[in-house]
Amino acid sequence: MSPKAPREDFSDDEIEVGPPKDYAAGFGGVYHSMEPAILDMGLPRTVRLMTKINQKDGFDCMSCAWPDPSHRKIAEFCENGGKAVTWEATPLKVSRKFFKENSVISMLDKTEYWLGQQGRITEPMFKDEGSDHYVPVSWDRAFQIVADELNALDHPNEASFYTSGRASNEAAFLYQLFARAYGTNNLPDCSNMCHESTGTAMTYSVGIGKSTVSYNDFLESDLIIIMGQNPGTNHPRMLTALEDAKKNGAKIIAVNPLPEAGLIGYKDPQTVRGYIGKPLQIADQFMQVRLGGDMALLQAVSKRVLEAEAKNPGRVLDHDFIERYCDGFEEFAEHIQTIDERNVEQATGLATAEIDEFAKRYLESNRVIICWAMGITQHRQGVDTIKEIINLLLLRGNIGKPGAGASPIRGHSNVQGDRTMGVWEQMPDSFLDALGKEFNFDPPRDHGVDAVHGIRALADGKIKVWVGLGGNLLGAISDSNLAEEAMRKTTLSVQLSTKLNRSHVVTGKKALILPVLGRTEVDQQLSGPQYITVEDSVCAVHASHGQIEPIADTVRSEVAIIGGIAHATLGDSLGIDWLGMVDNYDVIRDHISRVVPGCDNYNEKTRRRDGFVLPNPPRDERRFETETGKARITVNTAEPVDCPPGRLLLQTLRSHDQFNTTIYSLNDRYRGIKKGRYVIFVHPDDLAELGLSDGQTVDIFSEWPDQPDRVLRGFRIVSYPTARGCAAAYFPEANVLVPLDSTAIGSNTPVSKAVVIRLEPSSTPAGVGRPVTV
Ligand SMILES: Nc1nc2c(c(=O)[nH]1)N[C@H]1C(S)=C(S)[C@@H](COP(=O)(O)OP(=O)(O)OC[C@H]3O[C@@H](n4cnc5c(=O)[nH]c(N)nc54)[C@H](O)[C@@H]3O)O[C@H]1N2
Ligand SMILES: Nc1nc2c(c(=O)[nH]1)N[C@H]1C(S)=C(S)[C@@H](COP(=O)(O)OP(=O)(O)OC[C@H]3O[C@@H](n4cnc5c(=O)[nH]c(N)nc54)[C@H](O)[C@@H]3O)O[C@H]1N2
Ligand code: SF4
Ligand SMILES: [Mo]
Repeated sequence: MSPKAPREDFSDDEIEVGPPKDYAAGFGGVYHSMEPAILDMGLPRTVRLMTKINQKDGFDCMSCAWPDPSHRKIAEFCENGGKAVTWEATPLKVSRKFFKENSVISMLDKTEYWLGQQGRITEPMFKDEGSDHYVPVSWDRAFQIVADELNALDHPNEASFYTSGRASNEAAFLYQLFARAYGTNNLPDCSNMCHESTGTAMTYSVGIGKSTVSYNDFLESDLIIIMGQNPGTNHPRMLTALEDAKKNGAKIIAVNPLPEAGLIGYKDPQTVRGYIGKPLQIADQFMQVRLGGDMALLQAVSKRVLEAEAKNPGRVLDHDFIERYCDGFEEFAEHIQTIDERNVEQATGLATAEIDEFAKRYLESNRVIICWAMGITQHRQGVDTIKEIINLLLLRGNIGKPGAGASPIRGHSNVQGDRTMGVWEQMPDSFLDALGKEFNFDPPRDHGVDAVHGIRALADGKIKVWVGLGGNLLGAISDSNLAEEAMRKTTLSVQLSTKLNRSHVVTGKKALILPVLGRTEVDQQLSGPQYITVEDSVCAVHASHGQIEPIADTVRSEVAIIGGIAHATLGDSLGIDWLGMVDNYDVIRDHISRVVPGCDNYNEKTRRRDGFVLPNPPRDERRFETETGKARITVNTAEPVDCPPGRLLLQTLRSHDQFNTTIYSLNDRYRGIKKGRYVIFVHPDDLAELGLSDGQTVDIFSEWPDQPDRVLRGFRIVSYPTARGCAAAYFPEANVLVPLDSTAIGSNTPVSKAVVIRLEPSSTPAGVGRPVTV
């Protein structure tokens, strides 16, 4: 079978717009996922991978962090898992000829879509200072280049080590060990742009920044509230769990400015009924909240809960739980009384009756789970909004009992594991103590930079070497133009990657691309084939075994590359046997056993077919390891974003055919979009008010109190049933609209979900090439 030639970049074709869908998956889902796979990979490879994905002896889907049920079906994956596997396991390679023909400057005009379509990178490539081309280098030379640059720095804090959440636990552990042994806590990660608000809020309120539910809790719940999350696209198999929950009697409330297909209905492609029957209704109540209105909504619901208690003293709140386990109830109760319903209505755009119904459902349910994702975390008040989620749960003891809990739904497949392994710029001293003791050195204690501060430090010339373990920071971070200028100032930028992206074409003076093995591929080291381990959204840890031959024998595993860099940089100065860990990952896992809390006997536990579940004090024993030793009910003040007349609030989100900055196709099936990404979704009544119309091409200006407007030109308006006053466009194209310092209070996560914009008729044609931003 000969791999297909690289696909064309954006065509000049008109974007096609059809009606949005009101249910997710079904036969269409599976068909759409399998067609490109079979075309690209051939049938035997496809069958091999698709029967091993998410199986107990197989490999973990590298797409999202949704957990696996304990009873697996033969095909335990979804459409978007299929796309992720296909994208990685393509036989298409980026050739030496490609790098000769395409200068780095020439690739600046290319979109993420085009870059990703070129295939897998198969050998280390180096761009020297003054050169505009990548040329092949040997692995040894590549490691030496990194080592020389790192060893030439005045201080270890002049280097930064970014991680994206696909890295395995073994790679992540080795990576943070190397960064700290080298001397820095500069370990920013994609989580800084993602669930950092969750970590900050939950650690404060309940003492752990992770979900307090297990997979089976979904099946035992009475009420599941899904806020700011689009599971039909971003966690598709969650819909199967929701279907099962509904069969067991659960009700579902969805809170979202958009009527996302997967929140409205679902057809499970793996059941007969799913093929031929009607879609199952998912949300029993759909609340079309305004962007950023969730905190006001949650407070209004809590207010109703307290009012119900006043009417029925002793019968509504979980008094035993509050007394025994919680702090701060009185202050909270007092504060909630001051909530003004008119402000709530304005902030949420919801009718009082809708909020009454929400509260009634909450009060009628003994076991409640609240899930959330980026629609909550990526707001200026994301942290406080999550604290309000916890407040509402605590009032009726909905944490630490079956069928109930707080459930942030994580993004990247191992983003949570990477954090558990120590990838964080501010790991607690207890972790650093254990690490130092295990490896006999003194880890640095000053906190390092997060993603946003890292870009600022690059811009200020304070960080000179940037290493990326996966990901595409320049594509993913806000303020794209500033970030790119900042990266150009480095002496060396290094990317460990599977495929090309923006972070390979906007580089430091010198740049390296180090090609990694994907999760689908057999990882052969000196002691034999290795497995790696990952942690999902509900703290379950298990092994993942590569299945197919690597794309080329010149690619190396993440562990092997990190070990190689560490060995070249530090040698055996600290007596750490870097290469021994590469030869046999069991050695890394033995270290993990002794350093990472909850991971004792890590080799044995990860060899179990089901893996194991990490301890979680709130979930397991209602133990809250906060500063006060209790769960903290908090007082927060909602400050909804002020949106002046003639303006809209913009959120940036994912299409159905992308994984973050990886663009699989130019379609967004559930929202009715084909062949284009430069669209902006606006409510028809807002269009009428603004004197604009569906199909018109506009420029999007974002407005900031103390700095000039930013602009994105040539976007086609799509009339869409979003909440009034709210608009939506795709990330990463829209990142340019958000200034670097527009971040969530307390977590420093870029505010990607409520940006004040105005629209003006455009003279730029819609949807060709890279977006126009000047
Ligand atoms: N196929 C696929 N899967 C993915 C990803 C992908 O790109 N593609 N990315 C992965 C990653 S890293 C992550 S973090 C997750 C992201 O998963 P999601 O959080 O589902 O991702 P988004 O596309 O950002 O969608 C945000 C949702 O929140 C809603 N929303 C926005 N603002 C608000 C608000 O103010 N209030 C409320 N209530 N809702 C709001 C939006 O309408 C949208 O439905 O998915 C992971 N899985
Ligand atoms: N405006 C706006 N910005 C956002 C968001 C938003 O909603 N709106 N979402 C934010 C969120 S939630 C996140 S998580 C970040 C994502 O930020 P990142 O995690 O940095 O970005 P990704 O696009 O997931 O990274 C994709 C790249 O990872 C590499 N890769 C793929 N598989 C592997 C592998 O197995 N190993 C290695 N080493 N590399 C691999 C490929 O080269 C690919 O191009 O973006 C954030 N940015
Ligand atoms: S739900 Fe997520 S992890 Fe599961 S198969 Fe789909 S994309 Fe992969
Ligand atoms: Mo994410």
